[in-house]
Amino acid sequence: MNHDSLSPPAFPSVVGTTLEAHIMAGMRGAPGATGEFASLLNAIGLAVRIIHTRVRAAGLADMLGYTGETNVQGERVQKLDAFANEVLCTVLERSGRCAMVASEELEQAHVLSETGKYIVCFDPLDGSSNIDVNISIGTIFCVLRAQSAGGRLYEGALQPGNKIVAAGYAVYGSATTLSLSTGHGVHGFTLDPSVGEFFLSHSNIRCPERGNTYSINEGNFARWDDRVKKWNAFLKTEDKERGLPYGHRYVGSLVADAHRTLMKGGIFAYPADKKSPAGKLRLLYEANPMAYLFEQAGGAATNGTDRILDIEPKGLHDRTPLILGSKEDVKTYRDFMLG
Ligand code: AHM
Ligand code: MG
Repeated sequence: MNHDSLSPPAFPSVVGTTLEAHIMAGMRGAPGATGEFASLLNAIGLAVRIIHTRVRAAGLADMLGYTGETNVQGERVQKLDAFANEVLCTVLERSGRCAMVASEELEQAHVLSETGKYIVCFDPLDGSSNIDVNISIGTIFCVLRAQSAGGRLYEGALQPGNKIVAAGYAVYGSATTLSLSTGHGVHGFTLDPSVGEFFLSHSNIRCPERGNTYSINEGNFARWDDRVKKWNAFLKTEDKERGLPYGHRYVGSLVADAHRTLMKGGIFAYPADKKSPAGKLRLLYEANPMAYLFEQAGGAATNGTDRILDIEPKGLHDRTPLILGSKEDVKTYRDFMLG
């Protein structure tokens, strides 16, 4: 046996680029950059690392076999949403850069600082029902300006996604990763837990033009309208020449389903249905950040007919149908919707 082939690869050339160094490099030379934006993004990176630590510990408690009966385990998992929300609010407040936060866990937006220039919208712990079965969960966020260059105050967080200046999501999965865009493509970072740093691991992520998987909660089939049913049946047609059928993948955590779709291509869809006539996913802190990232990676995002990023929000917790993925796959979906 040739033992050389089993040798571990040489240690990767230096320990790469940290998230902080990447953010700082993006700021260098930017006109009017004061470092406030960089410091806000670094604060989000810190919050994600703190949430990661608690998520890992909650999983460990499960494995040690605590029963749900004492309610301690159950309460802990449920408290993880509140914990993640608290961490983000506290870290953002201490950063002094954040004027306001809007969160899935807060009924109203909270003002954090009179002088902060940015608004952060987030889902602190997406897919939290998956925590006690050790399936990937995550944190989703986007950053908006609190005021225009002329000093005019925007109306808080109720801005369309086309005003986003940065967005990202963390996945607490087999590794903890952070996918981030500040308007110059999407870059992926992986947390090295031994040093507590995110390192650049996936530079300039591109979503393939077309994929071969679809991701949808097919248990909702009976509640879909006929156009969605027809599109769904089309993807399952046996037609080798057209690259069909597609494989089906569905985790039930948006971060996990979207991340796989971003990296490998294909389509994720949570359409409106009879149970959720406006769609299930939330516009401001689930759909918009994901739509921004997909567009930045060359993919697309629609509510079926319109671009997600052009939807004018009316309320903080508005819902929307969300279809995102490879450009060609999203176009096919839209073609079915428009008939
Ligand atoms: P939440 O944990 O923030 O409430 O997230 C909602 C989740 C998404 O992560 C996921 O895409 C969707 O709900 C799954 O819904 P369903 O169980 O109806 O398939
Ligand atoms: Mg969510």
